[in-house]
Amino acid sequence: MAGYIAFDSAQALEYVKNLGEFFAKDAVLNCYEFGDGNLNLVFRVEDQQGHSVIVKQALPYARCVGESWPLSLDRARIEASVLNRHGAVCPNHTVKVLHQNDTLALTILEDLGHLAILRGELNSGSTFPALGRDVATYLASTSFYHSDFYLSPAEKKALVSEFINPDLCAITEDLFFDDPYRQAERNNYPSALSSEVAKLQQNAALKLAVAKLKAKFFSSPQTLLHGDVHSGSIFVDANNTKLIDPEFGFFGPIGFDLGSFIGNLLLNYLAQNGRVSSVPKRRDLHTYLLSTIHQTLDVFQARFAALAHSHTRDLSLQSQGYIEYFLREVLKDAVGYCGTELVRRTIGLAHVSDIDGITDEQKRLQVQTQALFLGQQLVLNADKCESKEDFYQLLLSLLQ
Ligand code: SR1
Ligand code: MG
Repeated sequence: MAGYIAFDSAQALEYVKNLGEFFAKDAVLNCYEFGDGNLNLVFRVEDQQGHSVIVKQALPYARCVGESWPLSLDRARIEASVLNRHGAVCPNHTVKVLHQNDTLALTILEDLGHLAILRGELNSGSTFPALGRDVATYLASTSFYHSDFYLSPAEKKALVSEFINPDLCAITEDLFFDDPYRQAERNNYPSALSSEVAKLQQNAALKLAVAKLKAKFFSSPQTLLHGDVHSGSIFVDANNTKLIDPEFGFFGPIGFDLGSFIGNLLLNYLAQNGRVSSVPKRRDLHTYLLSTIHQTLDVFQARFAALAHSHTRDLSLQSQGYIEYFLREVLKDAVGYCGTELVRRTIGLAHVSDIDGITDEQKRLQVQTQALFLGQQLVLNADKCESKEDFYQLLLSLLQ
């Protein structure tokens, strides 16, 4: 930690000013901290003409818990490096890095304040017709260009070691695959859910399926993942979709990001049952969310397959049928990881405002029960999803 200090607003402002890169020399600057995420400090530095940049700084611990949960500062380097690599292959949907200081665990980013965080928008009933297409484009491009299809074995191995991210992976390993399936202090659910949680924790078939997903998360370095594709990591407006915050990035299974994203759409789908009382409005939102899931899988599979058919360098992976086999396995993984996202967001440490923001306690409980049921069924049936159509059939049968 030599050379590291955690900034306050005045220090962040001074740092940006001294760089002399982003504002006129005589600009009058203002800076404030507004981070509301689980881990970091986030400052906005702005001049009086409306120009601004974001300064993001990692703390040596998880902000939402405090110093009792130490975390490596190296996550700031990883986040900036993932953004640079993902931005190189998918600039339209990746927030831009403007400056990086690994000693201070600090990154300066373009300010996306003209856009809005997807989660809040979905919660208030807004829809974004290109969301599925854009996120799928990001996931297909970033995952293909960092996979064995495209990188040479030597390049890939060097990159895997550059993105070893043990602290942040441990958070996912614990919060997705361990805590919800045993009695853990960090779990968080209402006592009215206790009997459902007890059944879940005694379900041997479910725990075996989760163990397989965890093992794949441990040891399938298929690509450089974002690592935390939830609705709070996506900025949107009618014409833009930008991914932020890949500090959980590492080389892992391609289905993990895809499943996390679809899981967040499904959490919102279920939450609308407790948020919107108008039946036609709720039906419209449900239709939109399901069509976004379809769009995501359609575009992801089509784009990944197109890239793989035209740009695969490895001879053996060019063998007839391999790309289609690979994408079937990715789909099964995605369905499984999607299920674990639903379960952990319902009874684990980190919830979503989609559900927690439902004011009526009975309605909230009903949605939590639905999320827990859907999540478990997806984990249990993921292996049966040989095609998108199998997945949609399964989903429709579970959402009745
Ligand atoms: C202690 S971190 C909790 C959650 O927030 C992050 O955004 C990840 O989703 C993580 O699981
Ligand atoms: Mg985050």
